[in-house]
Amino acid sequence: MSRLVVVSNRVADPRKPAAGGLAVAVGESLQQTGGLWFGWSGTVIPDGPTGEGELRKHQAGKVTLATLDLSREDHDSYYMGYSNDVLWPVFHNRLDLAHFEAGFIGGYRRVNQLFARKLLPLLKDDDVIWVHDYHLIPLAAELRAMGCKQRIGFFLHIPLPPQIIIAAVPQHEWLMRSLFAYDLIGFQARQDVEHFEHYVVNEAHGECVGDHLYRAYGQTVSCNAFPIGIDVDEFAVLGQTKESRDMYETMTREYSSRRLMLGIDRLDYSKGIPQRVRAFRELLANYPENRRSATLIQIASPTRETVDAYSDIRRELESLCGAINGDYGELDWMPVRYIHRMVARRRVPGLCRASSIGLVTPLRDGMNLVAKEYVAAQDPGNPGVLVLSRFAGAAEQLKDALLVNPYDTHGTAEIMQQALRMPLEERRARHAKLLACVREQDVHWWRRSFLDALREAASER
Ligand code: GDG
Repeated sequence: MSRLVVVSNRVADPRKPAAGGLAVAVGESLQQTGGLWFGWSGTVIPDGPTGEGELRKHQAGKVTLATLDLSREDHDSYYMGYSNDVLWPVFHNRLDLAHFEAGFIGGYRRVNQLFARKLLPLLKDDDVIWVHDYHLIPLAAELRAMGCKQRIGFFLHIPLPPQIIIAAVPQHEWLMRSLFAYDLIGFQARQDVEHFEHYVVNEAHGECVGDHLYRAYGQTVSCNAFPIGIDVDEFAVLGQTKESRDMYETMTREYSSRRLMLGIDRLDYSKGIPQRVRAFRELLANYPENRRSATLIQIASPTRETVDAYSDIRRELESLCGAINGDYGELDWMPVRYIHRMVARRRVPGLCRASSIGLVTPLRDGMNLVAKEYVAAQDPGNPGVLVLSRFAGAAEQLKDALLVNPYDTHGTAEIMQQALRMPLEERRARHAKLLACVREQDVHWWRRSFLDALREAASER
């Protein structure tokens, strides 16, 4: 059987917990198959004469981790700059937050070339290479230029925006052209595939030449939606751990006469956290029966803290939560509990299960795994209600959640109220359908269907 080689910006020990959807899902996939995981170590070294760190390898169970350090200059232009200050905001429809600095692209290309150069000697002839996410869009083109013939697939964890938004990136043509060096491109949702098709036809003057097959720039590539899932069984095992059960018991005891509403997100502007908190304030204002009762627990794990937009959102959220607690809090009840730390992964299922409502209301999200984890953690006999943004990729699958438009504060507050009042029978019926969907298209299904499609696509090429 061919070996799986995963390449992503960051590499994590798959046996350890991680905050971040990619690390969770990729770690779970590699745990199953074994193989090689290649990427940046997370360490930045001072700019030296060579400007690049050495390759380090170590074994984590069945998985070999191969990592590189980055120089300060490469880190700032490739990671902080082009990846997180251009591609991340643009792909989440936030042109207002993008900084198109001319210097970024050089670092982005340089690191993709560096990755290709260091990865190539590690490859075996029949390896299957699976490249992840927006940091590494041109990696296959760089590998091919160095003679790599292996099958290479690419999965984009974030959304692909409409053609007109992509066109705001000065190098959009180069980026989209480089996608055609892959054998297969995977997106999270049908809508992303539609955006890709629209770009190919209208901007690249290419065409759809068969089932999931696109031709442009003199090359052909397969492209389809592979909605990422979670490991439902592993999550259930996690839910049975002492820490998870203790968490559940503590929360249900402490909030026995109250209704918990839960948000768990990286503190990212795409996740719609301030909008969610404002909707919660409107719920308290418009439906006074929820005062002293409905309590919002918002876990916002720290992320990319040196990027300005992230410190801005942190300040906004702190002042918003403080104002709500000041306006509505009582000596024995605080409406919002805001925690700017990562909670232990083992506590997540217990926390989800103890919450009557799961609030997953991003302004834009490739998929959103928290929505699926919330569903998986519920007691089927007395499940909570998932309130889900229509702008999360997960909304294409989880149609039995209560879908909201997070930009509409009033509408979101109304849906929160509907969720709080939903009768047991309806909760059970909705949850059963949601759980069936989360189970059917789980992380193993995702890995298998992507890798099967990659095998097929490469043999047709
Ligand atoms: C990208 C895309 C796509 C979060 N906070 C804590 C914590 N987490 C865990 C969650 C979940 C994961 O991190 C977050 O996954 P998401 O899917 O919500 O989001 P992103 O990190 O933005 O991931 C996203 C994903 O890639 C996969 O393709 O779904 O759309 O943006 O597993 O539970 N875990 C712990 N403590 C926390 O405080 N332990």
